[in-house]
Amino acid sequence: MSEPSPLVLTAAICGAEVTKDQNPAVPYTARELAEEAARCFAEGARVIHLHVRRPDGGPTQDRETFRAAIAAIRERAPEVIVQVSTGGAVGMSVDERTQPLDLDPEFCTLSTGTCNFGDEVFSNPFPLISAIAAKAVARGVRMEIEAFDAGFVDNALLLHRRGLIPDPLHFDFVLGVAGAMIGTEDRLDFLRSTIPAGATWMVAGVGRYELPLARAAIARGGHVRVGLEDNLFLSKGVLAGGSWELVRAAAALARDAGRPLATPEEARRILSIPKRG
Ligand code: KMH
Ligand code: ZN
Repeated sequence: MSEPSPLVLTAAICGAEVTKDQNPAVPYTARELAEEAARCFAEGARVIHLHVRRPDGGPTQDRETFRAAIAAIRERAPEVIVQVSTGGAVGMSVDERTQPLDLDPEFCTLSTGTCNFGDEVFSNPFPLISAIAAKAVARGVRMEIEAFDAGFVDNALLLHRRGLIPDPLHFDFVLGVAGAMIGTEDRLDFLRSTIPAGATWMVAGVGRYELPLARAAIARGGHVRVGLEDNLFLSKGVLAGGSWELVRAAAALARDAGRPLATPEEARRILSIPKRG
């Protein structure tokens, strides 16, 4: 029997929607983001999915706010891969959303479709997706395809055929948003069946789906995202003390399943993100 493949854990520590009112552990400032990133790295996270906030806690894609947050994270967790969000918050323009790409980050997200998002619409028409992808390619930024629904995968494959999204493909199935696919194992298995052989994949379960889907992905050889962006609770009615606690819970699931956590070097190899400089 072959050795189980190392698991890459991503921590989504902040997001654009969750607030300190909902969970006081949601980080807003560069310092808070860096401290949380370091705690998540210590628990086994190898990627930090990063959003940033204005001083009042509102979501922003401001370049300089990203610059300060990335620098602070680099200081506290030099080995972690920082993945900037290009999704931002619902309603932001493409120029707003792509500001962090000006900083030549290592990794970014690319949402490849439009869906309801609670009572709002997360709007990603083809010209917007193509513009984000083109900027990421031009600046040499590795992309993670965020698929909230099945059509997002097909859209990504269309853009891949058109040469706008390069190989190797890496998918994050974000399941459980009210307005897109729910986070059940049958949905995950269907989505896995739609991606090309050789593509890597992970799952981000939203709300109560987070840890059950983490377990399912670990068993299937996929990778996992957890964190306060997606889920505020460690268990029913119990707030997580931080994204680090959700990373710890996912790491425990991996241990139970006999999947080793990826080292920083293994994570870079699996995700095709060579270390710079
Ligand atoms: N905040 C959501 C509307 C991403 O980071 O790329 C979009 C999002 C996706 O969080
Ligand atoms: Zn995000």
